[in-house]
Amino acid sequence: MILRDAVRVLVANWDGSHTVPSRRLYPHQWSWDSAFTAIGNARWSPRRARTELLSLFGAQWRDGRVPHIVFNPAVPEGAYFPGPEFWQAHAPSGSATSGIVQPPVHALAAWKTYLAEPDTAFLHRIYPRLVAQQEFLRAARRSPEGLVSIVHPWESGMDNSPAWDLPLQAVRPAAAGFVRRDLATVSADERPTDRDYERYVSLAAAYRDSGYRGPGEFQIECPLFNAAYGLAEATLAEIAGVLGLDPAPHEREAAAITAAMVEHLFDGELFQARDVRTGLLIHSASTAGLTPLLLPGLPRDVAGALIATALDRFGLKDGALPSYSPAAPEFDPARYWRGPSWINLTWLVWQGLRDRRPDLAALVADGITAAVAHAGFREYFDPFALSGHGCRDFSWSAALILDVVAEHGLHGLPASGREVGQEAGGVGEADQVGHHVLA
Ligand code: 9WN
Repeated sequence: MILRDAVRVLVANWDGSHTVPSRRLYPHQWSWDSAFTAIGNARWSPRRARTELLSLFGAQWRDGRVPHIVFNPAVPEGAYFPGPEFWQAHAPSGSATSGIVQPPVHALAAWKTYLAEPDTAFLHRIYPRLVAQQEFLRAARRSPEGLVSIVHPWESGMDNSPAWDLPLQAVRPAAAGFVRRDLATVSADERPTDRDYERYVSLAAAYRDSGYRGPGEFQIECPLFNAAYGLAEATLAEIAGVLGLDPAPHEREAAAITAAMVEHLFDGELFQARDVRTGLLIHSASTAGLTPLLLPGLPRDVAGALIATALDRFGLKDGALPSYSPAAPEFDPARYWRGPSWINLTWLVWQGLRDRRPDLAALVADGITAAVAHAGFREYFDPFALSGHGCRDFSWSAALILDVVAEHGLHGLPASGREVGQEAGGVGEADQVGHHVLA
C-alpha cells in the first residue's frame, strides 16, 4: 500500500519531463528535489529518473551552475514567490531559472539511476554536465581553505536552520513590498518568519543585481553542501571508471575536500558551518553537521566521534532523526528546518551509516518508514509525535521511501501496514503501477 501510494504521489507530481516537489507549494522543478526524486524513481522507472536528471541539466548555465529552480512557463507568475520576474535569469536553453544553486547531490542520483538500470549512454550524457557543475563551484565559490561556499540560505537546502540566524543578522532586510505565496498553503508557524523572508529577498536581489557573481553579505561554508560536493567527486570517480576515463582527479579532489573539512569545520564532535567573512565557525546543533558521514574517506576516528554525537545529542536510535538537536534551545519540532525530521536529510545520514554501522542504519531506515506510515508523504515530521507538517504529497518523501524499502524492507511499518505492503507486492507492484501509468 505504502509503495503504491508513493508511486501515485510521484505520478501525480510528474509534469512530463520533471517532478514538482509539491503541486501547490512548489509548482516548478527544484534542483536537489529532482536528484532525490530520481533516486526513488530509479526503483520503479529508471527511464523517468534519467529524464528527470537530464531535464534539470538541460537548464544548466554556461558557467556550469545548475539553478535551484527551473520555472515551468505554463505556471502563472503568482503561483510561487520569488518567481521568474524576480530572478530575471535564463539558461542557454531558454528556460527561466533562478540564479542560485543547491547541494550537488546529483552525481549520486545519476549513479544510483545507472545502478538500477545500467545505461552507459545516459552516463556519457550526464557525466560532463556533472563535472561542469563541480567546476562552477570550484571557480566561483572556492575559498583559500579549499572549501566551497554558499551565498544564500536557500542554497543550503536547509533554509531557516538556526545555523543561519547569526550570519543573517548582518543582512539588511528588504523593504516590504513582496507577497509571500507559501502561507496560502502552509500554516505560518511551520514556515520561516516574515523577518527571515525580508532577508532572503534582500540577499537574492543583491546577488541578482551583481549579475549572479556575488558574493554579497552571506558567504558560508556549509558542512552539508561541502559533504555533497566531496561525495560528488567520489561518485564521479566511480562513473569515470565505468566510462573508461581516469578516476584519479576525482579521487584526489574527494580526498582534498575531506581533509579541508576535517581541518576547518570539525569541532571535535560535529561539523560546523564557517562564516567566510569573519573566518569563524558558527556553532550550532544542525544535523547538517552529521552528513560528512557520507564521505567515503572520512577518517575512522572522526566518523566514530560523529556517531557518538548522533547518539548522544540527536537521538539517532530513537526513531525519526530531527534536523536540529532536541537538546539545543533553538529546537522547534514543527517549524521547517529548525527541528522537524526531513526524509531527505535522514536518508543522507542513513547512506553515511550503511557501511559503517549497519545496525544503526537499520534503525534510521525504520524511523523513515515509521514517520511516513504514521503521517503520509508530508514535507516534514515532528520527530517525537511523528505528526506531519508542511505540505502533503511531497515528492522526495514519496521517492525516498521507495529506495529505503527496496534496500531495507518494510521493517519500520506496523504489522498491518507491512502486510498490506507485502500483499501489494512491494516495489514490483509499484513498478507495474508506474509502467502502466507511463504507457
Ligand atoms: C526555497 C522545494 C524546496 C526545497 C528546500 C526547502 C524549500 C524553498 C521554499 O522547498 O525551499 O528554495 O520556498 O521554501 O527548504 O530544501 O528544495 O522542495
